[in-house]
Amino acid sequence: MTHPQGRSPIGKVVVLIPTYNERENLPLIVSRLRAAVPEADVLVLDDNSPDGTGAVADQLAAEDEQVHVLHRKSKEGLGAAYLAGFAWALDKGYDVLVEMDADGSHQPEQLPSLLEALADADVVLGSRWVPGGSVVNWPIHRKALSLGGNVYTRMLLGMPIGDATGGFRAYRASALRAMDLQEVASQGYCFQVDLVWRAVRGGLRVVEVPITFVERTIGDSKMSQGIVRESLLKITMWGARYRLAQARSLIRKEPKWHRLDV
Ligand SMILES: Nc1nc2c(ncn2[C@@H]2O[C@H](COP(=O)(O)OP(=O)(O)O)[C@@H](O)[C@H]2O)c(=O)[nH]1
Ligand SMILES: [Mg+2]
Repeated sequence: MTHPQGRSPIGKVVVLIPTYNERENLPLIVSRLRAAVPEADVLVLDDNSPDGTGAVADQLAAEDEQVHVLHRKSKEGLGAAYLAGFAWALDKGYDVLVEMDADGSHQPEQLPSLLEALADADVVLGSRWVPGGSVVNWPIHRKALSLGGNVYTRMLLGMPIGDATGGFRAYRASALRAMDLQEVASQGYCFQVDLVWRAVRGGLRVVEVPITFVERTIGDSKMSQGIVRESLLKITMWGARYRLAQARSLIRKEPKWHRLDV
């Protein structure tokens, strides 16, 4: 559905797509996205991909005034790419910022259900691990890592979120502005957990909607041991700090022991 002046009822939407060696995937995902949500603009965040994804993105931008590209010098991780994209989009005055992978795992056709849910939320998470959500074509070890990681995150950080590690989400600009983004240091995929935890602790309305995540058929995953290690270390550190603060607060019988600013 197209809205006047390219605005949806929740305001002006931009979809941020981080890319590293996604030359073949990028045109496919951009055309699906433009068809599924024509009112949304697109910002590709390319880390100077050696396979020439940046030039492909430039070509797409030349053909379509709603497509933009942010060229970054080198591969600095998903977190850094998104932070640069958020700064660009907030500066341009967008009302809604969407995160979406380039490899087809996040289906643009499901974006309208995320945007609909944002009418009553500050942050909407596309979730694989809530009723109705699913993963297609993932090997058992990736499923175990994602499910296990999410159970671990819930246990340590105490937030009732089924999928805190997913990367298909929509934020209101006001939510991101409330999150002290300049303090975010997470580089890899724990960036996603970092942002949900900030949202929950900040008292923002976080809603999960089910998505079907389809594993890529073209190109390679950039998931690495280093990325898993960073997540495990950071989440353990945040959790330990949080649970210690909770214990101290409970000993003092403070009424707000469950909502701590750590
Ligand atoms: N700009 C940028 N994009 C990245 C980086 N690492 C991964 N991506 C992109 O992030 C998205 C998800 O990465 P992917 O490798 O598919 O992760 P997986 O789905 O967890 O296996 C894809 O669009 C990647 O191209 C990075 O360091 N920089
Ligand atoms: Mg992927």
